[in-house]
Amino acid sequence: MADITQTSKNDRAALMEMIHSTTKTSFEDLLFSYKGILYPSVICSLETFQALEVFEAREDDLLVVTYPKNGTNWLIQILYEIMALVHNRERGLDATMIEFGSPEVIARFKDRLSPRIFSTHLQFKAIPKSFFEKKVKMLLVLRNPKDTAVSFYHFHNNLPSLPSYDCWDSFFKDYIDGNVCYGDYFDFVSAWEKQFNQETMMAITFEEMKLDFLTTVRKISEFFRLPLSEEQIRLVAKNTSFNSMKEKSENTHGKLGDSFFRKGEIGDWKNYFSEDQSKVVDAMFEKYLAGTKLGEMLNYEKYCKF
Ligand code: PPS
Repeated sequence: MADITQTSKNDRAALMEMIHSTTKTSFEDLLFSYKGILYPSVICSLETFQALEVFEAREDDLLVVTYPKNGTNWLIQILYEIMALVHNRERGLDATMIEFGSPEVIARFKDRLSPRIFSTHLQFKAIPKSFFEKKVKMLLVLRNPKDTAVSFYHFHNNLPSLPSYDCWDSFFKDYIDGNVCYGDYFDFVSAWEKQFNQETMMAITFEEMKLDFLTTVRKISEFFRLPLSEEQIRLVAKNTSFNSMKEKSENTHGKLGDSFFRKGEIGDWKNYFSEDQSKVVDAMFEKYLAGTKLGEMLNYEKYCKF
């Protein structure tokens, strides 16, 4: 019988190796479009999306949903730490993004022990139906759209599996046009806003995690009904601090560690955005998110104004 532990770890390592060893460079070779949204072709495929359509969720699955660069890896590590404490589970087994890898990787999801941790950057309409049918708990992690853009820009230039940009301005244009992997940031958040279901979903922000980490970890453990003592909450926070995760990144992300853990700060956008670019994003926020629940959570005035 296959060793589940090794299989899951091998899937993760294989994914990192696939990303690292990419030799393609052009936009057309590195991205493909599926149902109107761009995806990274080195790690996503049409076959995988087809396999996801018949994927069967379990009621006790945990799903972390994020637009790219909004804190996925941070959240996953928090869940690994919580699972280690509550279920004595080895860290690092679950949680490859559901849309990454081959259909065989998806087929192996059924071998995983419950509760399974999953994550995804998929837009609302692309989430496999089974997650909703089984009323799976979903944790949505948001980050302000300006820091998201800067983080995404660096990721493009540091990750061999994404097209590089010769300057910030050209990336900014694609970001604003939604011409980036997983589509437009504002479409992503707006769709979750419209479909938000308080019973099964909770939203948190990257910024609140930065400002009051202990409270956020407590909220996450309560939401997923994975109870922790105060001492355990402090331990989770210590093990998932930016410095701790960056130090361990060679183990968790191989040679790509530095690309996943860059700065981890709020406000880096001020080093990149021109006043005009800032106004473009302000207008988009006003149009799509101002006055909405998720929009309010982003605390736009505080984090996105010069
Ligand atoms: S990805 O590639 O889309 O899955 O990226 P994702 O993990 O969602 O987001 C990457 C950004 O999150 C920062 N990060 C952290 N910040 C603070 N504390 C911790 N522990 C942490 N872990 C990851 C990471 O540095 C990326 O942000 P930038 O601004 O680029 O540094």
